[in-house]
Amino acid sequence: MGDERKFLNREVVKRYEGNPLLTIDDIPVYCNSVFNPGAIKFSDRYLLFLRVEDNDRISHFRVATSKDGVHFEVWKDSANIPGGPGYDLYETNRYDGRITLLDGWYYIMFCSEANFGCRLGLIRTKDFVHYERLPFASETEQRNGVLFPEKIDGLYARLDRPLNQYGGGDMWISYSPDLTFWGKSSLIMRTRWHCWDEEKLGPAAVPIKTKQGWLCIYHGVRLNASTRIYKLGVCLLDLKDPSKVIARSRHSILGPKEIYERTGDVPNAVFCNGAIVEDDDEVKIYYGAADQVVCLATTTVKELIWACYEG
Ligand code: BMA
Repeated sequence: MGDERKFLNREVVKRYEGNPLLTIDDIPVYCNSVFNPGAIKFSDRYLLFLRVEDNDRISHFRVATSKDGVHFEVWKDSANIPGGPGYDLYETNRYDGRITLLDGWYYIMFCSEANFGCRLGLIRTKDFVHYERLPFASETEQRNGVLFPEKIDGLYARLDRPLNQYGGGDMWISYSPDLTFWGKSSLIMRTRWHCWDEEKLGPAAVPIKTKQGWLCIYHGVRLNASTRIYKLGVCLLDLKDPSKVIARSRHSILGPKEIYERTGDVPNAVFCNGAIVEDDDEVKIYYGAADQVVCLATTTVKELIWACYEG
């Protein structure tokens, strides 16, 4: 305490003044909520891979596209994700898809949940109309799988957040030669006592490659007397060995403040599955607010790297 305390002297991200970008009124079916989209540039469009929660509390995926990144058109049909033997037993509820462009395919890692736990599901597509199934990437009690956009030392790599037996969660990394067999797993970032990421943390958007390292937007959770508070922070991982954390923001960069982040099915939740980098600098962070609506906040790669060291 005292002299060594650091304070952020400015806001790291700016909320889009037209937030929320999408609500249930934009969804062509009657539903409960729309939130936590994966995000990527797809040909000349911004594409969101939306989590739409139906009124029976099961989520499905739906695509929305936009020319300008703020006005989105939600596609009429839901994303048709193949199931079948070997999948259906484990997958009643699909949510939180994160999109990674790799070797010409859009890979989507997502939460695949059934009544005995959550696994990492994996699909790929070239057009967001036809999807191909790949084997599950984990056993149960795994969430927030995020595939790196390139191989590291010849192996596919992913970040994730296993749930530990004490109810907390930290960030881990695993590798695979073929996207089927995963291993070489290690813990890379732990929760911090009495901090905004005290209870759980895990990857949010797909890591952004910069000269300084892999820039990762991550989520952190704090439990207090009446609620959980979900916020976002940033860290930098070593380019050659992303199991090494080079820097990490002390402060969160985006947390619940506006009424649409404070009010909804899960109040006080800001949760991100996708960010889009423009011209190597501007970053559009798409996020779910209060597990209810889809929002946008913008910043730059430079600001996020600054926050890793300054905050
Ligand atoms: C996390 C995930 C997110 C959700 C958040 C807040 O564990 O399930 O999908 O937005 O909780 O409810």
